[in-house]
Amino acid sequence: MRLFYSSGSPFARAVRVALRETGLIHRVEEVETTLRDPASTLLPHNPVGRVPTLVLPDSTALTETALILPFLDTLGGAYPLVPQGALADFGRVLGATDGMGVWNRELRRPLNERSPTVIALETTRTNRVADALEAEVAAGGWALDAPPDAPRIALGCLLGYAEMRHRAWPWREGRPALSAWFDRLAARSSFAATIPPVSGI
Ligand SMILES: N[C@@H](CCC(=O)N[C@@H](CS)C(=O)NCC(=O)O)C(=O)O
Repeated sequence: MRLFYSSGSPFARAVRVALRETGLIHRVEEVETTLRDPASTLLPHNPVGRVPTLVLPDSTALTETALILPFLDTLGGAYPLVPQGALADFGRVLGATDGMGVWNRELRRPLNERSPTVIALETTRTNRVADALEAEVAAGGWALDAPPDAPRIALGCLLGYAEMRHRAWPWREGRPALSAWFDRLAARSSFAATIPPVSGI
């Protein structure tokens, strides 16, 4: 199997972390690719052109993080990534990551092409989810006493993206529990091996 990824993508990072945590990494070749590029090595496999894309031995190309992580659970990894009880949390984190991605994309546009309305909407959405998570972590939720499941991995990748590629969002301010939670998770070797490069935003 081959996993197409870009080093900056929080979605692709979630799959890369999951592969390392479950021990499935040895069955997958990671292929770094370019995005929004007509010459991208990904396009012959997946016309959607987004990462993560997992190409199976029969050439089937699986795209969408919410589909790839449950698929990994069929491969006999060390533990289930997406047990039934994790679906709600997983969905909330993916929704927040989408919101942060839209916000980030706006900030990459020239000033006169940015939509203040979109930025305001996505800033509010992302903060709303982060505030809910801060309250849950402060109340003892999101325990890290076992290897991380899909929601924990995705949340670590969301916050890791904010740290390195979306510094316009001071996400740690007023969120001491979530900050400490992230620092603990980020120390795992799976996260250390997949840190995204810093961007100017
Ligand atoms: N809903 C998708 C989102 C994936 C996504 O947005 N990936 C971005 C990188 S973070 C991408 O490939 N963008 C390239 C493009 O938009 O053409 C998922 O959960 O996997």
